[in-house]
Amino acid sequence: MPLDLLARVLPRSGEAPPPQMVQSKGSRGLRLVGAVTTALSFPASQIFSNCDYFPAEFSLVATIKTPTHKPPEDVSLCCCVSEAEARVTLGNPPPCSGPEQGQLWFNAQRKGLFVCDGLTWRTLLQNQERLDYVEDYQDLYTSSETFDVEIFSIPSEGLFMAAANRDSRPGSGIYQWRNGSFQLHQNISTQEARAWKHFTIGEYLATNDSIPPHQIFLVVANSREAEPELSVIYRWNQRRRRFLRHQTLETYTLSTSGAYDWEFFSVGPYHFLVVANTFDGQTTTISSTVYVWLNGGFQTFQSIPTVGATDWETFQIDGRFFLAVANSQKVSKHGPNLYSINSTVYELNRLTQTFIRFQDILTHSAVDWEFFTIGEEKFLVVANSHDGSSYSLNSVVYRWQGYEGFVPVHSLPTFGCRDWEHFSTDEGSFLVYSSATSRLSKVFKLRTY
Ligand SMILES: [Ca+2]
Ligand SMILES: [Ca+2]
Repeated sequence: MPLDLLARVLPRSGEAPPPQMVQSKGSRGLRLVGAVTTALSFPASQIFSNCDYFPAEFSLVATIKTPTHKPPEDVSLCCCVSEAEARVTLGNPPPCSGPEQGQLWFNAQRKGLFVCDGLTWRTLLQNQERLDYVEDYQDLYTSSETFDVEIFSIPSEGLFMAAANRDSRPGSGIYQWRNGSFQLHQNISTQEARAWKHFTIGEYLATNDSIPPHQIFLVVANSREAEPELSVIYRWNQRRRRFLRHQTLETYTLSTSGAYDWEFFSVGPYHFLVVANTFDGQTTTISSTVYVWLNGGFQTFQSIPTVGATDWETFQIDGRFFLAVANSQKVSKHGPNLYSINSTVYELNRLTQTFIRFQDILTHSAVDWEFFTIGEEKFLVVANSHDGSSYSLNSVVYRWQGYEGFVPVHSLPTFGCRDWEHFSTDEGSFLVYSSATSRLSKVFKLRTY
């Protein structure tokens, strides 16, 4: 099935009636009908060789091969397509539940054909994208230095980014992705905002009265010297299309324990919490702790030696579970502080039930790891912030290469890099980084082929 061709000839949402699935004996196909004759045009050379005229009607035959020695998953997917109901929809993912079972959805941006199995969209055919190179895409000048960015979406509104900015006036910026770039949507007054977290409560499109309606929250951790630290919760107001102050919480965790970051993750039935301990007042060479949820509470699972740990990133590759720590600096009583030190990727060993060192990666005051995937490829990008003399450093993208582990593939010049986030839109796949030493945050486009 030529997905490139489908992307070109299928009408955009709303422009034309969706194509119908037709069946002739044992074969199924899509009937593409253009409102105007030229609507379905494409260069004949793309399909026909030695053919000077574009034919009025033709068929393309696609064969899906399935190995006979294992259950043919693709065949079962095809079988659930009911002939009478089959319709192809385009554009954004349509709802997929019982009534939509068997419907097809063509995602032009990702060049994929999906079928609704009654619960989720499952891939029938997809072009596997691969990372080609990284392109400078948008310079985003925030109102002051940015310690964290949080990317989230609001159904019916689209993609947003909350920036945690240093200055209290005008505070932190909330940006919306409009026409292919981030535009300022709202400023929220914050006190040396350190981090934003987004969370939701309730179900989107809840029809049952017992389920609370979908509510969207943003919580900011303010770090102004004063104790206690204040975390303020904001709630999205649908009518005013803005975040409004909802509640204020006094939080102590960050200031009292030297904890810089915590991550919650699950492996099978087990729930874990991992804390990045940065500094105990004497040294940065201290342990960070993985806790496991047992008997109604978190208990120590493992202590892992870290050096000024600032961030934990958790991810899975082919059923293997990994934890990566960002080590920021080695503070020693004698001599200068060291910033160019190893950060480490650990893998959960299911036999010993411990996290075991998988790979050391030389970093320069690493303050964030971000894991992301493109097609079938897996990547880690590190935020290198300082090497002892300069903030102008390369942050590095590493690609998973199996037995070799993570191998550097791209070096991106950054200035005081503090946080990386990966996100995808209809326009493609992107990375954004924020700077703790400059107003300039940058968006990069991940070019694929
Ligand atoms: Ca972040
Ligand atoms: Ca991270």
